[in-house]
Amino acid sequence: MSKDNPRAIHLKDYRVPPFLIDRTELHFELGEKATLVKSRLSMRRNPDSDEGDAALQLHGDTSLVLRRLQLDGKDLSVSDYQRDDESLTIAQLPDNFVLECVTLIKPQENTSLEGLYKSNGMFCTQCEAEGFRKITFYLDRPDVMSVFTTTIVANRQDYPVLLSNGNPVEQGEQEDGRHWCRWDDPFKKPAYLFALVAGKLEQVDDSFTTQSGREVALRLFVEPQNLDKCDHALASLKRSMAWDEQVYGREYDLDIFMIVAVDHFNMGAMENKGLNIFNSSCVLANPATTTDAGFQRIEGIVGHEYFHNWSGNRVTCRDWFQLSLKEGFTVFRDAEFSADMGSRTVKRIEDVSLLRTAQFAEDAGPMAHPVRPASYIEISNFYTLTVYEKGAEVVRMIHTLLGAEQFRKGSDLYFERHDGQAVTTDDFIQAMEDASGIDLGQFRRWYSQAGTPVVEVSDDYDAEQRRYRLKVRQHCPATPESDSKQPFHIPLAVGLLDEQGNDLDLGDGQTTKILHLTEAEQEFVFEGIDSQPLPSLLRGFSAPVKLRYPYSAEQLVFLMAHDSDGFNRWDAGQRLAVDLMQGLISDYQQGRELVLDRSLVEAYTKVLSDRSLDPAMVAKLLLLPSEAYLAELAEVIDPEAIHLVREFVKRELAQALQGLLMDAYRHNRSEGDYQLNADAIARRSLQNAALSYLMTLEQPRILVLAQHQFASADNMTDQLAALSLIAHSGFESERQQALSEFYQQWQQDPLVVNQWLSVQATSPRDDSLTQVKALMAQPLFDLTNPNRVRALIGAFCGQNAVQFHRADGEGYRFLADQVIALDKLNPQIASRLLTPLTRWKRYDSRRQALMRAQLERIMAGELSKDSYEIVSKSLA
Ligand code: B3K
Ligand code: ZN
Repeated sequence: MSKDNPRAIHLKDYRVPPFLIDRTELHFELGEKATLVKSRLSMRRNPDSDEGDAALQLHGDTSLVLRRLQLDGKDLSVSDYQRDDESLTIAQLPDNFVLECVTLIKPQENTSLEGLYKSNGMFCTQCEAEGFRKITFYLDRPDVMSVFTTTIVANRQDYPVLLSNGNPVEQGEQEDGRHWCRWDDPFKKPAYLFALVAGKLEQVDDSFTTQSGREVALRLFVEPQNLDKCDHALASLKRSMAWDEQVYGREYDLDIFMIVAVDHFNMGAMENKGLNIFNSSCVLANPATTTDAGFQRIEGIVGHEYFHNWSGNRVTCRDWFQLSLKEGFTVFRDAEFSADMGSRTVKRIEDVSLLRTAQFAEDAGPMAHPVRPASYIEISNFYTLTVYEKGAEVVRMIHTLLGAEQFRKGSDLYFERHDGQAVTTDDFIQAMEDASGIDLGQFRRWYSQAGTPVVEVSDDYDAEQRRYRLKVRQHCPATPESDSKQPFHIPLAVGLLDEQGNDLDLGDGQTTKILHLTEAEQEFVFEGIDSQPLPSLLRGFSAPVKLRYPYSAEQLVFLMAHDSDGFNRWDAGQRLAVDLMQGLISDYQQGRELVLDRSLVEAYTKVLSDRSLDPAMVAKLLLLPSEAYLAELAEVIDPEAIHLVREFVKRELAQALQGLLMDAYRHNRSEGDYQLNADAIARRSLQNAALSYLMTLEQPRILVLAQHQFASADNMTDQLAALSLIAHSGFESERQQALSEFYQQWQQDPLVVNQWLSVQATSPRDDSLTQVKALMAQPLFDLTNPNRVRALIGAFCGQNAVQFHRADGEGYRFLADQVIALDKLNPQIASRLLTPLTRWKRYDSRRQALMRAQLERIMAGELSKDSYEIVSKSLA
């Protein structure tokens, strides 16, 4: 970084805004060469500010060309204000005034995809967190909430659809071929929720009648070729609206709710008031092009953005340190929604898997931060798994501590007390405490302390006294912001199993009890226990901690077969596999022959033979711990050993269980027409899990099965599963053929092409980096399209550990090259891509040196704030 190093912003420096904006009137003239933005801001000094006659400091990016500035109708000249790289300052202002401003911007040149930009010829915006300052000068902070009116003027032919937040109130034609539309949003909002869209879009209409009987128009806007991919999102939206009424009593508030799909988008979607903008990959779906996982993901994201209308928009964040106030709560809400729509246990398994691999790794790395960070350099870097997923776990723990009924009282109080306000995570907890009368004082530490607590449990049983004791210790490793941690308030859900595998009654017919861990060491006593029980600990993953208990292999096999808690049944299987694989990894490293212990074969035999189990659960139980999870658990990560051992175990299991796997494949193979329901999805997941095992045998007859599935599939789940197995296999000509047929079939569909790129990027074959580079050289690749970048570069560096971590360091050099190029175009995407390099301290000294050298090479150039923060913290 050659310029002055960027400054960190600290939560402790928060001050209320010295000025407020009551009304914001915006006027956009969208043009091909430039766009003119006129704003009229009705402002006043904030009576709650103690900054007296402070100057007004508006945020504004260097890309804004200031054309005119007027105060109460009078022009201001350059001597009346000061401008620097980030702001425009005006001193000596009256208490009430109107500020009018004309700026010129060039959305067509904006590759950062923040502010106003163009995607496939359409204008669209992304303002969270600080993108509005790339549109015009403004108080671009979430605690400044204003009522917005927006007028959009554009050429009618190229931009027939003109959208903004709220309700459309007026429209008209001009003689020059342009037309205009005015939108009025009656709800006060911060600038980050502002949105504008203009383009040649088609729409699909639907409607929803709220619980109070109001009819809301629902509209999904897409490019014409995507009209056949709208049904699922609209159906998901209606389910979300009904669910939020039933579960939280929250009704939608405007007369219209719109969603727009765009191809160029930095993340999944954005909850702009009344006008959600979605990455096309998170909203468009049909069975031929979208996998089951894709359908479920879309339902979850549509729900997430819709739920933000209350948890985020009506009640928003005071400052960006409070991001988890809306994100943690909304992820919890969308997870519960998905659990209610499908299988609760499967959803929980998926969420915990993500948390335990990626979030735990974040907590153990240089970017570790509390759910409510205390400082940041670039807020875009804090849209993290910690703020989102761990934040959701923290809300889930509040739900566990209060119970569903008190939690609902708490959320009602929160929404009622803070409607129309910008508040803090502490306000949220306060409402929960006030409504329930439960003390969450110590619990608040989950918001301020980073790191993953470790909970160690030991037990003893006294047959004479019929007494069972659990001894529990907690500690939390140091993280960059603090070495010493205070004990957390951890709800530990526990059950006890008798010798037959039945739950013991732990009092009042309860079979799961919540133990409150509040101290570094504690003991819990269970009286009247007739024989030595087996504990089922941390049921449902009741807290985001690492749980240690010395389970034997037999005990884990027993829990896998009997635990009444579905999550813990699955987790017992994971623990068993992890224990065995960790042993094999060290055997491999020491050159010992690999031999698979029979316990896993026995456990999997039971799972595959148990016809009473839901096939989705069987598929989950069969899935070996991922390479990423094994890496997270390792002292020193050895990507090669992890990969080879996992492949070895998979092959051994496939060998031993061939017959059962083949039965499972045949029995669950889709027959007849494609269906998208829980049962059919479950069957496909087991069918494809079985095929994935069988393919490790490298037998031509299994290849034929996969090829047949690939060629005959009427849905993307089956086709893509088969493609990826064939493409990652050693059958050279067949893999080439399948990849090329797939591309021929789907080259017109950018979302499917992304899947095709990812299959190649995640291939464990030695030529995968060469392939990735070759694909990047093809015209279909575009560095300015984040979906393409994620599908190819992101997938190779983030999901192909064995090839990314090649011993020659070429994977690291490749990533550094891409980050350096991308940082100039799109800093947010560049800094996200860096994640795998930031974990360098977890590897052997040779790899450490190679990774560090690439981080230093990146650091030597001129960098965005985004990448600077990640690289500098990684090297610290
Ligand atoms: N709130 C947006 C995320 C914005 C990210 C800005 N860098 C989507 C969501 O969480 O719902
Ligand atoms: Zn969100």
